[in-house]
Amino acid sequence: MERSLVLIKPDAMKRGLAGTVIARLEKGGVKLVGLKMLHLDEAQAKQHYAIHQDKPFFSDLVRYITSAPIIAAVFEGENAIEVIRKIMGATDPAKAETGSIRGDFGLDIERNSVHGSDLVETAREEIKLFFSEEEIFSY
Ligand code: IDP
Ligand code: MG
Repeated sequence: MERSLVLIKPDAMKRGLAGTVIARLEKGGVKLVGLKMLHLDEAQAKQHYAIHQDKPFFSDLVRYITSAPIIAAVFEGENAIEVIRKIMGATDPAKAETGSIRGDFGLDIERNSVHGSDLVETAREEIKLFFSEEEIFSY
């Protein structure tokens, strides 16, 4: 059983797509075990995206992800990380499959509607940034 951190990013929040994103993930067979809405500050955003700190798009990315409230969710399931990345689609919406979240809703490579962890170890670290153990449920 794997867990993955999902973020519903500002572009999706602003367009009223939060429910749609959650519904697509649930329909994809992963189970919602943690959920909250929050507005990231700059320090939290830099920590979440620390791996990209040397990329040219880093400061824009931090500005974007702190530009509006987001939803953070933990989903659980067999191969949850891979299953969710498939439902999300490629990073660049222009290259993402039709029927994927980013393919259908992403605006551009930055404003691509959703985040999902890429590896078991990153998922563990990312979940810890957003959730305490008591905020993740077994049911
Ligand atoms: P991922 O979200 O598919 O794992 P990453 O390469 O980890 O993609 O990038 C993290 C986030 O940074 C992306 O989801 C996107 O919002 C943004 N991003 C990635 N590449 C670019 C780029 O070339 N220009 C602007 N923003 C980018
Ligand atoms: Mg990534």
